[in-house]
Amino acid sequence: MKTMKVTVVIPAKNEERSIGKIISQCRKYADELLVVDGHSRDGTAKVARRMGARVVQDHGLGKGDGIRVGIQEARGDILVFIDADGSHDPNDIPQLIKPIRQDKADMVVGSRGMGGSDELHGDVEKLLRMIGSDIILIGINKKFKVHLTDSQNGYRAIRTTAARSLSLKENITTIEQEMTIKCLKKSFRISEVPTHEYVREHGASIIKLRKVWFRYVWSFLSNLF
Ligand SMILES: Nc1nc2c(ncn2[C@@H]2O[C@H](COP(=O)(O)OP(=O)(O)OP(=O)(O)O)[C@@H](O)[C@H]2O)c(=O)[nH]1
Ligand SMILES: [Mg+2]
Repeated sequence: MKTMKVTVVIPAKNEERSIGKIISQCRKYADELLVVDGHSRDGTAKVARRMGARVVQDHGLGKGDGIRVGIQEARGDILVFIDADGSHDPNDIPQLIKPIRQDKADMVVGSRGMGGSDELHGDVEKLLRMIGSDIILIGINKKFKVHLTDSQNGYRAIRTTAARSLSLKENITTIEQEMTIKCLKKSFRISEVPTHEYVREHGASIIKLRKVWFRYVWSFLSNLF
């Protein structure tokens, strides 16, 4: 069987301080390094090009838009999505792609339920985020009779053909739960491996729960039913 080529897709918006390190750590696992730049106002694209990544621009709609652009632009057979802010450990890439290479899965999600997270515990906003994502997870598990432990993590690998068949629509980080639900609807095989989520290396979080919770509930309900 022909070996499957791996494209590591890195969505990045204003991540000039961490993108170089991520690219160099991902290099040994990637046949192609693709940075999807969300119209950064800093030197993200410049640093990424200098480090040898191919850089494409999204349409300025959000991370989900960036992921869709990555899915279309990638040349590999397997896509690995990894954040540019240092939240994910690139050394987990081999275990994310292994079940796809072995034809045991079509998508493999890095599970914070199994691997832990520094972003889901410690203050009220994190508690609400965790409760919300667990309610969505339980809904998905009940509806599709599965036992997933993370439906939201952006750190994941998927067969390129599977990703392109999903017609993903979400413009923000709701794209991850949409991808999970649509994979289950199409009976794609989902595996999970434990990955730890770290606090972003630089800068403050710009995700504001009060601005996005409604979109999470809406995209959950409309995709599920
Ligand atoms: N292409 C693209 N990437 C984006 C966009 N918004 C965020 N990203 C990137 O997507 C990844 C995840 O975004 P984050 O802002 O870290 O989201 P988060 O992990 O939920 O929140 P914090 O880490 O707490 O800020 C990072 O690599 C961002 O740089 C965007 O509009 N377009
Ligand atoms: Mg982050």
